[in-house]
Amino acid sequence: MSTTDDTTPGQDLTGIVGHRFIYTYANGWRYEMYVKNDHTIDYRIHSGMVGGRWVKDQQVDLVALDEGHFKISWTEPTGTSVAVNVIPAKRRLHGVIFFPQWVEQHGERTVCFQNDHLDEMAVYRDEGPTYPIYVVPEFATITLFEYVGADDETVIAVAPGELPPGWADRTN
Ligand code: FER
Repeated sequence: MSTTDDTTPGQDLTGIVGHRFIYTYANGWRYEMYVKNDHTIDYRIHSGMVGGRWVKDQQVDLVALDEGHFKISWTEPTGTSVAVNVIPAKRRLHGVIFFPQWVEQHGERTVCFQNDHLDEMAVYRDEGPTYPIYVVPEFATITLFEYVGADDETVIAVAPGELPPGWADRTN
């Protein structure tokens, strides 16, 4: 999507594509996201309801809402949907996570390297129960934000638990 018209603002995504950031939600959940390119993220969940989960090559919708203000939205193979607004210069993020009821009840089923369990996730997703959706809207503070370059498969390549102690505590 590169068209700009009366409705769509200019799409300069250079402030987020190729960047890795670590952030902690107000509820204490810590996440790490790598915006691999303008339609793909890799991520790790360092703590929280599904801490230990990690994912590569999640396809997303990424847009600039304004200069320096980005929105990333997607649906997981589990049926969980997420919409995240990111304002790097303010180190501010807001996420809304929409969990199917089965993930709220059995989050541990999703704690894995999801790419190796896609068929299993589809079975769980289709078994449900889906409703009522558990909605988690939270602000977060971005504690680390760095440019690492686009399309680098080494940025997120191991499980959160395999990183050296304190790895996700680094700030900049
Ligand atoms: C985020 C919130 C939720 C995020 C990922 C999720 C990478 C994924 C949730 C899930 O599938 O359990 O900020 O960023």
